[in-house]
Amino acid sequence: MTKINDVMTLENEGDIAVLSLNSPPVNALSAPVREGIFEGVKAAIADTSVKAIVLICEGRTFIAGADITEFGKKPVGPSLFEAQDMIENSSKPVIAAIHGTALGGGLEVALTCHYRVAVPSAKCGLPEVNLGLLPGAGGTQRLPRIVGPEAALQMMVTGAHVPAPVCLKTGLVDSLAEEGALRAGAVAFAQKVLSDGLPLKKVRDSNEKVEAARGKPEIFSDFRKSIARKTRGFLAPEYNIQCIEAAVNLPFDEGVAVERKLFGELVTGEQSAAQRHVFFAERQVWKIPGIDKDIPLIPINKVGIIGAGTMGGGISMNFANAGIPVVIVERDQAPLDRGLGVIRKNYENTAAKGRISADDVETRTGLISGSTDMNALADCDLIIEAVFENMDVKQDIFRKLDEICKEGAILATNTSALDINEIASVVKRPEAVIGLHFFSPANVMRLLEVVRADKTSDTVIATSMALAKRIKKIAALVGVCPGFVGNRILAQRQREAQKLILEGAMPWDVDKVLFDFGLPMGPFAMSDLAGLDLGWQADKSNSSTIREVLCEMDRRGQKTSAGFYDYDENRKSTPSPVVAKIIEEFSEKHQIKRREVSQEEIFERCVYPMINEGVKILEEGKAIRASDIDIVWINGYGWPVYRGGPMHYGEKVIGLDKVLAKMKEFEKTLGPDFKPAALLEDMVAQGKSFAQMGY
Ligand code: 3H9
Repeated sequence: MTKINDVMTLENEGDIAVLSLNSPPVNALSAPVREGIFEGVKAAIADTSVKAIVLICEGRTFIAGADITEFGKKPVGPSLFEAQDMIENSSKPVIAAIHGTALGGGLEVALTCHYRVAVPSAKCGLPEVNLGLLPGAGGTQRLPRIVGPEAALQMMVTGAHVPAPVCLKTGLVDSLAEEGALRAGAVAFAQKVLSDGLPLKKVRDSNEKVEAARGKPEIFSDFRKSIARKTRGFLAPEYNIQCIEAAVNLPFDEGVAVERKLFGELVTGEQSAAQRHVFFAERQVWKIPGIDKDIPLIPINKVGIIGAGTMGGGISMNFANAGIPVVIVERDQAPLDRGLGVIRKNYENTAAKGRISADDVETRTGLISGSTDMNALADCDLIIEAVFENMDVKQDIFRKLDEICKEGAILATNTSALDINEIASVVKRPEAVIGLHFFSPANVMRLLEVVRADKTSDTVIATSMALAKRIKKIAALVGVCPGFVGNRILAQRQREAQKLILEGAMPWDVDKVLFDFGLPMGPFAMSDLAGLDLGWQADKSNSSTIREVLCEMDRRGQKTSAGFYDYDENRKSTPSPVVAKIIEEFSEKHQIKRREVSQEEIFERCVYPMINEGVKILEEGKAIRASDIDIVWINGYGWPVYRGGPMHYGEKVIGLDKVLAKMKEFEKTLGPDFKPAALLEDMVAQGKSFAQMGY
């Protein structure tokens, strides 16, 4: 065996050279990996006893792409193109042996090999789009030449990881090897290439499929239409499409030039920087400083949910979906039956859309039972209380849980507003109490705020985080404070939105600014959707806010076809002249002089205080890191991924110094709502980033 460099070895099996790459964790194409490929293939070509070359990886996966951490740094060693050219121009056939995932630059390397062999469990994909990029190493030109432009559009714009058996059908993979016997399978395939005298197949020269699509621009226009809604605001999907158009309409080298240019624009742009930030943030968020990652967890084999309402039902579905039995406890049979009925209906609707099978409906509903007796919770490992927000009621429930639940069980509350320390104070085992704040609809929304109270044990925290992963949520560990992280930041925006409409803006002006920024909807459209009467009490209502006035008029949002907006029978909204008049009269009545409010002011008033609040949250230790706050806002509130989350946006796009200056300016003119966080002042004074401050 010859060592090529620290990550690559070369071993001959008869006349087949096996190049074996080992660069944990995912064999990403760092400088040593590129060098290993370049020098390894060169050495195998130079060895006259070698007739064919197999490129295989050790560890959990084939090459998973370019090394994302290297972007923006000065490149060293052979470029990826040089390594690829060495492979593609080899006079001896090179066979890629794929297990795990061949992604991005990894698949692009495999596409310069003359053949590809994979185990059935392997997956191939060009997921660059998810990093705000496009495949920049010839992938946009080679993939359509194998699978055709339509399949390439799908793969590149969704970033899907395509299973090897499907790749075999599309021609992306030439042969499947037996699971667990990839090396032998790839070597055997190489021998077959030699014995059958198969040609040195270069994907770049195979033009049939791209030529067939020439003169059919509808392939692209139809595809653009089909993704428009989902990809609103993102640059990368469109750039990927343009590259495939180039593959169809231009010779290979010219197509590569288009790819180079567009890749260059994306990789140096704000969107990709934000999306790469999110990639790492999604992985950081699970890491809890101070808790050993190997801490023993509490086995969760059965879950109890208290409350069969919308929240309780949605939460239950998460566990049933993961195969975990659930018992739902309600006070009375009628609401329990109603809740169970809604769950069944939800599953049936999903099955009608073809997303799950009829059998799945039965299996999942079969995992959810109901009871009106709290004693049914006695054998549960985790109990989540999801009743309405009232401290006395919740404390009463927790007292009972303390009596009923087995030792070691986790006692969780889904409160979004109440002090979990107060809830924990009524039990003899406060270390077992934690907040699991699901977002509505709980079976759909990915975010889970795991709320650590003062006495919550490490085991309970670690188990909750692991469980979140099991039920396919993304969890952020946060501390107890009003609104926790997500709603606490939201409150800042809501307050300003309400003030702005009294000072001169209209609800649709505010909504437009935030929608154009990339949020799914603005605060007023959101209120209409949720129902303006959420938490509104008719008997106490005295026209003290616009919302009260609207509710008193029975304008309660979408459900009454009228709220801040008017709605037609298809729920399409239009600005309401009635509401405009109400707002103007309200301002007048409260002696607020209306004025022109610019879009810039709307944006700054709504967003800067959110960033400032995020900094306060960090200062108080209620979130571990700035990027955790970004994860909360992206997954719980629809902050656009391509803007990286409010903290990333504040730091990397606006600049914390500018946020501070604006907050100070607003503080002077608009009052203490804009008081800057002490930490923000500190950071700006010291010129430090969140990372440098340990956040
Ligand atoms: C590209 O290829 C551009 C080219 O077209 C053009 C070039 C000119 N780089 O996800 P995991 C780290 S763009 C650096 O937890 P899993 C990750 O941060 C790239 N680091 O494991 C984590 O670190 P830590 C296109 C990377 O088993 C550790 O590896 N490729 C990279 O659940 C384990 O990751 C992609 O977009 C990377 N490329 O999933 C694929 N990838 O332990 C991105 C991972 O410190 N990667 N790390 O937190 C993935 O989708 C998943 O990591 C993968 C494994 C499916 C491979």
